[in-house]
Amino acid sequence: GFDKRAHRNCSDILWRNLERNPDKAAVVGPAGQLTYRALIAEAARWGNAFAGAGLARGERIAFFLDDTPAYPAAFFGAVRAGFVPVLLNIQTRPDLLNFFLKDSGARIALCEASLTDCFSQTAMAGTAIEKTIVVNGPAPGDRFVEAGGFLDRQPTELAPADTGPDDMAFWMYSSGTTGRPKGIVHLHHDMAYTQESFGRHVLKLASDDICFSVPKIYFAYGFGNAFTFPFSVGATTLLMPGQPRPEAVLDTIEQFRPTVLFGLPTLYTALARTDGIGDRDLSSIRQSMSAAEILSEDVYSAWKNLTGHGPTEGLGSTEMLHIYLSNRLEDHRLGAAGARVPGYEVRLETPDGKPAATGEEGVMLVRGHSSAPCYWKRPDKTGDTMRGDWLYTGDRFIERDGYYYFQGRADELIKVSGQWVWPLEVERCLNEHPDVHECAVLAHQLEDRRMALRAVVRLSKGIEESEARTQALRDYLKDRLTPYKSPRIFEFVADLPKTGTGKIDRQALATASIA
Ligand code: 3SK
Repeated sequence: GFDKRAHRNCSDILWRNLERNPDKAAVVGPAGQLTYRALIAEAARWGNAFAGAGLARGERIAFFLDDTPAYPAAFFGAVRAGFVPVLLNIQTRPDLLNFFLKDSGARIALCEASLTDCFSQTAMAGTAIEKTIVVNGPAPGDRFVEAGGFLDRQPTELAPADTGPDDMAFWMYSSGTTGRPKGIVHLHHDMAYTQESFGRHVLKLASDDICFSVPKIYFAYGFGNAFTFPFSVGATTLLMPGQPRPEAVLDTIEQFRPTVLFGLPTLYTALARTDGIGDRDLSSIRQSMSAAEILSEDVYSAWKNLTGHGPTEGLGSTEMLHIYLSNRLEDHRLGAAGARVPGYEVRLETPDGKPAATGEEGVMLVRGHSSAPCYWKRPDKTGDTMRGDWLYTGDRFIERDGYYYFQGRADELIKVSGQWVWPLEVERCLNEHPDVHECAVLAHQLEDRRMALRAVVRLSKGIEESEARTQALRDYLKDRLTPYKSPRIFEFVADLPKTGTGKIDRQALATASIA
């Protein structure tokens, strides 16, 4: 069993290597290499420097960094000293970066030297940032501090802060496709749990492995691939900064000879289609992992022809920190997201909250010790997703022989006039109209098989249904949403059907005939 009391500070994953194999390469790649001894000394300097800057325990530090040796050094130093890195996507636009900086309340930010333009006045307005430390290059002005100066004369040893397994360790942000992004809070024992589950049972790394995660460290998937799994077993991580163009990825593979490659289906598709791929040396790779989406059969076979193995597909989430459904190198079901990873429990629920029967579609809930306990300061969203110790994924699956087949999202997009619409966006807008008590927006197939939107509306007390009322609602939506998002059909009801848990019963509405 997993004893979370043994994981008081997640920096131990790195520090344990000081006794085990100090002179082994911890990091290699085009941006430089470090042995475990050198990486830990560098991490200690970062941790001491953050403490010296006057941060209090649990304070957030914004990380806007590309994949170079400085990333693990600053990350592990920060968590060891009891601070909380917030791993930001370096492709973030200034307005969203401004939101992340404000929402996290960070007073210190780390910025890649090539990305200092992103820290514009717009991005900084109204934030608490006092110091922006530039990593891997010079500071472009006195608004910035160079990392060399920040780390100067800092001790190369650091004892862990008095953190506990359930203390906040680091955050990542949700991508925010629906509404504003949410800060996903992870705890000190979470990394160790992903190693105990996916790392130990599926990946099975040895200390002579070299892991190359093309997805960057700021993605939860990249974070596990590049930090947790290799450092947990004293293996090596290969870090490549810059755009992961197929040519750059292939050059890096030939030069540094990784044994395990991690990518998304887009990477395998792009690599398989690269001119001259058959002449490239991929012989160092013994296993390839793919996540997030299902691979096409063509790409799976093309990769198998090139390397002798197809990519092993898995599915995880930032909230669970890493993969909880996975195929195996030795047992792969094409088209399946995978089977339950040991250490995680999964269940499928029908829309009315009942367990799905065998072969019946349901929304997946997952349980395991790496689960984020909450979204930062978002009790509403926390309540929707973190249901006791179960996490509601919003992904619909069918199970066959222990393998799960993805069927779409519970809050499904609808394609209308060739463009995707989130029914939720239309509902939210309609719900703000004073004449609307509550509503649901659903897909409706027209006689010619085209899809349209159908709004089922319960009007507010005292408001009567009429042609003029419908037109007023149409005009209201037209002013607020792009025209194709406006429902073609309006239906008025005295009440909307509800599930056992009090939610609008969309299934019942979808099957009910239009009045
Ligand atoms: O998308 C995924 O499948 C995934 C896997 C591991 C960690 C995080 C994510 C989002």
